[in-house]
Amino acid sequence: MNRRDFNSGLMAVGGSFLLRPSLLSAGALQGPLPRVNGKRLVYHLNALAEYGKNPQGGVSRVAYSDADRAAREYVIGLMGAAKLTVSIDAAANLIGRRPGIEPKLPPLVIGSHIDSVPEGGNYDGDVGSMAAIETAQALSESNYPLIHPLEVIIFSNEEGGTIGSHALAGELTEKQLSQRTNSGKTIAEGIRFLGGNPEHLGAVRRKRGDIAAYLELHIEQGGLLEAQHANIGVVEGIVGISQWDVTIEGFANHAGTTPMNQRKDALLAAAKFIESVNQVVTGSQGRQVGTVGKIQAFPGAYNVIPGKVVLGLELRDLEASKIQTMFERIRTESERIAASTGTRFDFAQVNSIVPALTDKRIRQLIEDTAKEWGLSTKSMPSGAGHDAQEMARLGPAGMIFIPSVGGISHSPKEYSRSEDIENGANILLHTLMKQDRVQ
Ligand code: HGY
Ligand code: MN
Ligand code: MN
Repeated sequence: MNRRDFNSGLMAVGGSFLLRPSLLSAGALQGPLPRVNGKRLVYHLNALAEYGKNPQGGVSRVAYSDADRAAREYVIGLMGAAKLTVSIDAAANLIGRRPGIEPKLPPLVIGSHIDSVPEGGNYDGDVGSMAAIETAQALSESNYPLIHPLEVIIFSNEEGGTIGSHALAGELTEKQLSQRTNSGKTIAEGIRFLGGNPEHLGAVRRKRGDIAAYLELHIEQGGLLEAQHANIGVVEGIVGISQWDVTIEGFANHAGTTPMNQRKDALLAAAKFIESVNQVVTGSQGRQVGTVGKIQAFPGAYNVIPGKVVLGLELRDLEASKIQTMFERIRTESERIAASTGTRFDFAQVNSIVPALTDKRIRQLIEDTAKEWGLSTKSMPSGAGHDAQEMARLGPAGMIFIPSVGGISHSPKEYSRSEDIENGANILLHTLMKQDRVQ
């Protein structure tokens, strides 16, 4: 791909976009166009995998853990090598900045996350984070000037509910800040542990228009691209996610002397509840999903009837209204179960992330760029949540997927091929360069 093709490609795309003609002819587009260094990108990805490494493979680099903090130090070094000026904002997001020709323009933002789920894989978030840094390094090594300033952001605690990006685009509540995380720290303690300042989150907040656009490369985390032999996923929209802690109160009693018809067994009620969640979610057409992903029974002894259960409920769909309808149906079912088991249900919402559509024009840029690189594409929704859905509240956003082998994610078996990673990073780089030249 040389500059002339890039120019004509841009002019072709530009038919529907306002372009900056002055810059098309200017020296800005002379010489070979930047490409990512695929070997260096994969090397950085493998080096990152050492932080929080598990003996069975994959990582447990949960947000706010020692492994997360150590990995961030490594990433700060990579950002420096990519000639980015690095800072940590009050929400503990890592921000690498590169100036643009027109410093007063809002920045183009690319990035992702490096925190993982417990016993997660080496690609979720990591591919997009390393590719974003590689994009900056490729631009720097080619002396390619972007018109807009560039920000590479490694968001903090994406897996805990896009916390770092939510602080940028929304509002972290006191309740959220006091939530305990998998690291054992509360979110506020964790933010401080990573160098942020939970008392000054107001300074992090941005409003719509404060960014020119946001682009994120991510593994698909599903099996559609592989099944359809597509190289690049062009994400249409990202699901909304709502999460609740559900507490079921029964009555703890002797497991040997309490007759079966006189029990208030919280774990039996929980079992009926989990079955009812599955029935409500699968009971209507569509791609909605519902999960009970964690459960604790108290006091937790063979010979005591569980008096209390706390479980985690999560519902997802591209439409927020559908999530609400499902939740109401589930709550009605819980009332029926409570009556039949002599228990009481309490629902405490812990997270609600709004669904987000990506920007149509950016989707076209991704499509066209992939075609220029001889790559096949597939338009698709994202069943996984991403920082992009928060950033879509600040400006036009786009997401690029690459295949997950076997559609596996949130698992040590998560894997994406080096060739797909390099392809995805080049599409990120060239879509960014095009987006930089549209108004
Ligand atoms: O849970 C998710 O969908 C994302 O991987 N954080
Ligand atoms: Mn992710
Ligand atoms: Mn994830």
